[in-house]
Amino acid sequence: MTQDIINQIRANVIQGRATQDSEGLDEELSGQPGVTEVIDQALSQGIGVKDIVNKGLNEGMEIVGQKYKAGEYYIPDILSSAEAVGAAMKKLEPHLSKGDIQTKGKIIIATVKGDLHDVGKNMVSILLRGSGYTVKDLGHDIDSQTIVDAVREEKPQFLGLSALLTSTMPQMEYIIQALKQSGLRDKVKVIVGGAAVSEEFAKSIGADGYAADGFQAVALVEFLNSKLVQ
Ligand code: B1M
Repeated sequence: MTQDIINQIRANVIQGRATQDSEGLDEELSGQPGVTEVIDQALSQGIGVKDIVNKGLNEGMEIVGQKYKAGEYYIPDILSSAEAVGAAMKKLEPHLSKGDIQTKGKIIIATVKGDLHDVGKNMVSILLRGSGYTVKDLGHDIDSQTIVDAVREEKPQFLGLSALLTSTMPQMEYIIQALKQSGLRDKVKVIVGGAAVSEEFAKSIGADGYAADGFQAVALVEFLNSKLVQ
């Protein structure tokens, strides 16, 4: 049963169906529950958020990426899938929030300049908020000066940077250099992620950590935070 529901979530992401009224690419799911309705079912059956996100949403987007690469999907198709994931995360957010606990720290997050991919960054933001952090999301295509200014003004403990394109990864290094030049580098822990990025790359640019997905990002921030408060 659990696997069946996860498969339905994945299928709806692949079809770009946020709700039962969404058409989707093929007619096979027409009129059937969309990703948000299937998530309601999943939650009512006690399926964990981590499985919904990793096995349903992320694996669905992975297949969307493969279809795009193979020339089966075009940009409007992947945008529909991205919107379905966004709607799914909105649905999950109340199930993550620990509204009654004090904030554990502040994080500024952004997708770097030249990069419009924000689905993963939004997911990371929502998971961090749900873990008790205050997240200021600057958005996507954000230049280094805007990020440095935000770090100066907001004084966050963490800065999260996301990049999905090999052509935009170098922006992360520019931002770290700009923080150094502004005397802010030792005031903020920088964590990086996104499909283009790796642990090795993170080390090479002097970031404080790399996370492969949203849950790892939360674990990394928790780990770094535990060192800060010691
Ligand atoms: Co684009 N795109 N895209 N695209 N797109 C990729 C990334 C690509 C791999 C597709 C492919 O060729 N197979 C390829 C990049 C190749 C490369 O550089 N290596 C690519 C390309 C080439 C392009 C364009 C250049 C296409 C074109 O116009 N010719 C163009 C560039 C636009 C730009 O940014 N300037 C482009 C455009 C787009 C859309 C706008 C249509 C759309 C983005 C919509 C949006 O985000 N609002 C889009 C999409 C959706 C994708 C794919 C299909 C899916 C990305 C996604 O949403 N994944 C993608 C293929 C793929 O990645 N398989 C692709 C789901 C998301 C949950 O995962 O973002 O990886 P992800 O985030 C994960 C982790 O990476 C991690 O946690 C998240 C949750 O698990 N993570 C972090 C992310 N950020 C983190 C930060 C952290 C920690 C972890 O700490 C701060």
